Amino acid sequence: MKTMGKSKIKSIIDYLSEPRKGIVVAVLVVMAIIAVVVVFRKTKGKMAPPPTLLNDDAIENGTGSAISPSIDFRSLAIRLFSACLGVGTNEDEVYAVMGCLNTQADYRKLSNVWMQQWNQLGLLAKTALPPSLPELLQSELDSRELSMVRSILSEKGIVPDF
Ligand SMILES: [Ca+2]
Repeated sequence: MKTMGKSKIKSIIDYLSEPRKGIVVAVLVVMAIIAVVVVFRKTKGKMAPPPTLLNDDAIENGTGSAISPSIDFRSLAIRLFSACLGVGTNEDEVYAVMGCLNTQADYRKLSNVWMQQWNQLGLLAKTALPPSLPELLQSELDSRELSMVRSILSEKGIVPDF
């Protein structure tokens, strides 16, 4: 039994040492890892409550503050997207985007626009980034960076929901 195990291992090693077969196995392993990550992200996303889209009136009534007419929320959402997509995060860009907000309604509006933009993403980008703004910040920033964002918002009287 023991020798059978050993020869099995040897035959696997022989198999893998053939260069082309080694590459095929490596590609299959990478694909399997990607599949596991995608499934994990999907399950994680399903457990979170579905994000609610609100119209501007509902946001202003709900927060008791006004949405700044000067802010281009779509471009802020796109800047967040570029700052967060892929390995690592451009924290300074995240701080800069959050620093553009003036009111609680602005923060709620940006969450809203982030969700709308996220809905238009392709499947791969959807699995890479969460649909809600607080989840995005929590997944991209460490605790020190999150406190930084909280203090940027707090200076404007915005109460963060993360
Ligand atoms: Ca990232």
